[in-house]
Amino acid sequence: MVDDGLLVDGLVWLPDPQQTFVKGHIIETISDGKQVKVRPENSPETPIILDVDKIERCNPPQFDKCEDMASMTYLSEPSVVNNLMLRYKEDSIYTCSGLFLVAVNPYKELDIYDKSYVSMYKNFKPDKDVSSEKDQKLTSRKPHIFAISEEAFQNLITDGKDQSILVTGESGAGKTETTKKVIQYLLAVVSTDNSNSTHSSFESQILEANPILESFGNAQTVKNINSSRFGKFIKIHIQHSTRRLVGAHIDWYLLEKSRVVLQDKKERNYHVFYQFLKGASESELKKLKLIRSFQHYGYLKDTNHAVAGINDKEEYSKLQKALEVMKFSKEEKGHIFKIIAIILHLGNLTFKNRGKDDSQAQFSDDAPINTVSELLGVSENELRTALLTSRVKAGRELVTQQRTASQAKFTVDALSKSLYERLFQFLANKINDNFNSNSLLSIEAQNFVGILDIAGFEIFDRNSFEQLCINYTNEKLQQFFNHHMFVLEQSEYLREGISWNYVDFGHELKPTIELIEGTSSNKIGIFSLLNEECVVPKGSDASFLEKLHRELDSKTNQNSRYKPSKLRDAFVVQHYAGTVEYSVDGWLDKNKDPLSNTLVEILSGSKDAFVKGLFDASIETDLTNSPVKGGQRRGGRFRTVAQRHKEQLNDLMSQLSATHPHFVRCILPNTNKMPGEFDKRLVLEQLRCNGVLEGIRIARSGYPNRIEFDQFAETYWLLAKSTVSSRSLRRRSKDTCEIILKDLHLNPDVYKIGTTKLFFRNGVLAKLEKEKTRRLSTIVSQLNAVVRGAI
Ligand code: AD9
Ligand code: MG
Repeated sequence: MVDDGLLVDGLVWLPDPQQTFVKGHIIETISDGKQVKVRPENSPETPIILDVDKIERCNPPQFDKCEDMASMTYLSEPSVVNNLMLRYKEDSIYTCSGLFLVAVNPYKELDIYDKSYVSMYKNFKPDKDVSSEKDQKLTSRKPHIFAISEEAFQNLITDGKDQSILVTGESGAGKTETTKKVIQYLLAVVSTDNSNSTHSSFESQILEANPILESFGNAQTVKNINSSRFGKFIKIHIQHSTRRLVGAHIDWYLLEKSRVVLQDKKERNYHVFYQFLKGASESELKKLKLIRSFQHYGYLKDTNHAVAGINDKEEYSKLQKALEVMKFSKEEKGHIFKIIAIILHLGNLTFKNRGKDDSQAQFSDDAPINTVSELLGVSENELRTALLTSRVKAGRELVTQQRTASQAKFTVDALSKSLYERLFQFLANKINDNFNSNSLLSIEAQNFVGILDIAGFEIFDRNSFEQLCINYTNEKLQQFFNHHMFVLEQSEYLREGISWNYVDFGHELKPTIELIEGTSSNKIGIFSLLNEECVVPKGSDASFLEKLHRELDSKTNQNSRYKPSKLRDAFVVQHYAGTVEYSVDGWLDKNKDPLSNTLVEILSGSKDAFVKGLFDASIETDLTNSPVKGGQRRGGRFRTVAQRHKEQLNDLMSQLSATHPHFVRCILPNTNKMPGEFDKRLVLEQLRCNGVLEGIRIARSGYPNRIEFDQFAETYWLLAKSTVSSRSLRRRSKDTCEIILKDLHLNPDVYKIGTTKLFFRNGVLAKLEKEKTRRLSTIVSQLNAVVRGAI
């Protein structure tokens, strides 16, 4: 019956070295159907022979520029990329792919986010059965970030369940812009009471939190002039009955603190340094002993000072306004910029080696240490000693050891990074405190929409500890997605009474996750081995790597996702998105808090209450944003970056698990930041990494095409043998469907009959469609013959 073979003259996608893939026409099938001869559309005069598994069928033209790619007959990589490209070329940047909303960065301002768009999506119900003209207009609404936001909002109101919107993608793909659009939408649709000034000031505070976080947490990078160097989860709390905004909270993750002291070529330090030096008044600068010159500061002088598209002076005014709206007092603002000044001065501390073996650090210049200790409110002598010497354990005794110049520089940089991270934490805490003081979270029946803006999977030429942390995060998020899909599918099959064991693809990710965080029974994983190496005497990056190989190598152990690398200082992890080689250089330092206890003691005894507050263990808050006893040095034992990240991530995952999730995947269309330019290979790589193709694969493993009995009978009655009259076929839906299916002699594995609908494997409906077209044309020609005969 329905043709399953490759049709001669059928249109297919072929791989192409230049264009990634091109269309071609099949001329003939050869080698017993294992190969095909194809005429590529870009060079029709030179047909080529390809193995059948190298080609993919093209979708029928009615699927061109389709809004939901899950509905396509053939869900192949080329068809997905091609569809996104065709839509992108006409500024349709949003496309659905099953559970995902795919958003391709337009790199230009589109006129699709104003009030008229908000009202277009407000109260939109995607599955509504519509009849009135007004409602028909509603259904014509295209995929949009506002549609997802509205869905989350509606679900919150109707189901009384927390919602989450997970936005991921490469650097520059548009995550942060997307997050802002979600917040803009939610603030526009929650009920506003203009007479209530607290309420409207709360809205402006939520909006103004962003410029603050971006000044301190964003920087210009090669990929994005406003790259977020931290992840965040923003929760907007809404009361069901009144639809009012009742609270907000921001959690943050993995701030890239190394940028404070070191930046790659053509990149910058955090925006705030440039904004402050350009925007502050002469007297402010003078008070902090600063001068208006980037060249003068060690942490800025090698960076890109002026960046096209960034106006630091203007941004400084915006930052000031935001701090005001956020109710930072004049004193607090003074403290914040004082810390920025201290860090700039710390960057100017330089050392030279002197003394025995020319290996004892001395300050090259005394002026900056003078300024630093004055601004920090600590004794210059004590600070000098703490920077130039270290105290190490020798047996039971603590002995003082001279540092070398490079060790002293390392200590200073560690201090700068720590100050910066603590300042960032202070800012986030203050923002949250402000939200709390405005919030009505105590009222009943409220839930949140949480928006997660976090970097996607990263595979660079050289990957380090930061990449492992972010890839581990993405591995967990992908597992969460797969499991969510499993739960949804399984419940649909159960509801429809279909016995079929749906596979939980979340399990596929388990070995890699366990490789990193350890299993529940055996705690050994990359993180635990790293933590161990940070506390053992004489632990080093090399001894860490040795331990990894010994404990995790697949030859001696069971975890197949780990391999030693051919490179001397690296290991390889098999992630769901690809194989990544991690170089262990500097991991112990990155994982430890390298700030010495002596320095922490000095700073927590500072005369400056703000500095003291940043380091005082009694009020120190954990970097998970929630106060913990003893802070980072709980019980005298510091918690490593890996430990903290694992805990934070587990906390995030348990929050997400209790929500109804929505998934947005942002896509970078090209690396030139150019509107209209669509690099197919670049997009394809992202789709492979970000789970969109994985989602399609999972969908294909089940019965992705579903059709209700009535609709099936109505559409395909023609395919039944003529033993049953068309009239009765149309009346009796389930029975009718069974008759049609029987007559089609379909393999029973390609469909399932539920209680209200039929479930089909991918591609089956397309074949039925083809068969229907064939039968119709036969009928038409028979009718024509009859008519001609009659004439
Ligand atoms: V990073 O991982 O923080 O480096 P993001 O957050 O994914 O990255 P971002 O949202 O900052 O990227 O977007 C990068 C730039 O793309 C923005 O500065 C805009 O110029 C541009 N962009 C992104 N999305 C849109 C949009 N919807 N409309 C217009 C956009 N421009
Ligand atoms: Mg961002």
